[in-house]
Amino acid sequence: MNDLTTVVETARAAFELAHTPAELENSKALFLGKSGRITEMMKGLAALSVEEKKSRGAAINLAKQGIEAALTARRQALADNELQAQLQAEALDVTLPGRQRGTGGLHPVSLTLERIEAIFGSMGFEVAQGPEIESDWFNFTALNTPEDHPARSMHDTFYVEGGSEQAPNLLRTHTSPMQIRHAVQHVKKHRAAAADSTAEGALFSGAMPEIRVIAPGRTYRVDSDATHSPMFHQCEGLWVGENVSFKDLKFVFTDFCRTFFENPDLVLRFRPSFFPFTEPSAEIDIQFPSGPLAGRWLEVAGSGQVHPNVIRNMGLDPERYIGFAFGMGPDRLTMLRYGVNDLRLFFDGDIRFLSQFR
Ligand code: 2NM
Repeated sequence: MNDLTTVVETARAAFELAHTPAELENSKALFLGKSGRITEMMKGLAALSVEEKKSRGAAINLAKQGIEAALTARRQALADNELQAQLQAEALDVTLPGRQRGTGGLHPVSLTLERIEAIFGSMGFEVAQGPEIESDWFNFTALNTPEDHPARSMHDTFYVEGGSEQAPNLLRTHTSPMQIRHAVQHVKKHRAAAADSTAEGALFSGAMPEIRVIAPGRTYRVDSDATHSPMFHQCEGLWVGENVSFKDLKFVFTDFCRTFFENPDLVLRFRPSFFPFTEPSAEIDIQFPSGPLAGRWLEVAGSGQVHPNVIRNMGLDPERYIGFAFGMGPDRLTMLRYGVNDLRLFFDGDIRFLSQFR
């Protein structure tokens, strides 16, 4: 083996030891650089005769070509390795199952509220929504609640800051205050349209379209156990006109219950009761003819003919206007519809429970 063959083999071995492009370029300089082995050999030609120069020069050139070929091969090998490593790092197993993205859904009580709104909507009821922080006037006084009524006590009602001692603010205990607000607006609007000339503040006894409205939403009472939550939902309904009677209440509410529970054979019972804002008043019970709850009377709502004092507080003359109202609990309706036995499940936020209603 002559010195040229040795230098080519040495270069090839050095290139093999380079594991990055930078290392390879450093190795290259040792053989092909300005003071590399091949360059040094070329310089050595100067001392030779013309004949020797020719053959030695050609041999050195061959060696140089051999080194360049080894360099090129090694460059390519390193580039291939790098590509392989990158492909491996970024490899995708296209046979893996996709990541599942869970489908969201409405809360069961929201589903009930949507149902209630749709059913009453089909009977011509508007939906009114309003403040959860109410004044004592709209929540109690306008609804004919006596000053000494127990519902006004701090044991039953959450009082909040704002308002005055005579007119404190509170978290509404029902949604009927919204119905008063809605009725007052309705009367104001149609009184203006009727160019009513009676004195400001006088009760309206002119003609106007009927008030037909439901008020769904959150309500609050100081109460907490398996069947009571300090925050619960209510939906109250109101229908006021010139000829609205108790038989309309019975028809509307019976139709609502049968549609809501998808059972045309559902039986209803109107049981005499008392509320400050209605007279006469009735508790409404339902009975399923079959199924797990069959034969039991289940209370679902309170109702009655709107008290003349409440009609007055809406700005209407009770000699002309009359109507009925009812109030029900969407939380309880949801429990009955789906067979849920603990109200607290609705407010715990446990996805295992909630996802069953998607
Ligand atoms: C109930 C029971 C009976 C009711 C009364 C009114 C209003 F605004 F007309 F005065 N709204 N809701 C009412 C009547 C509510 O809940 C058990």
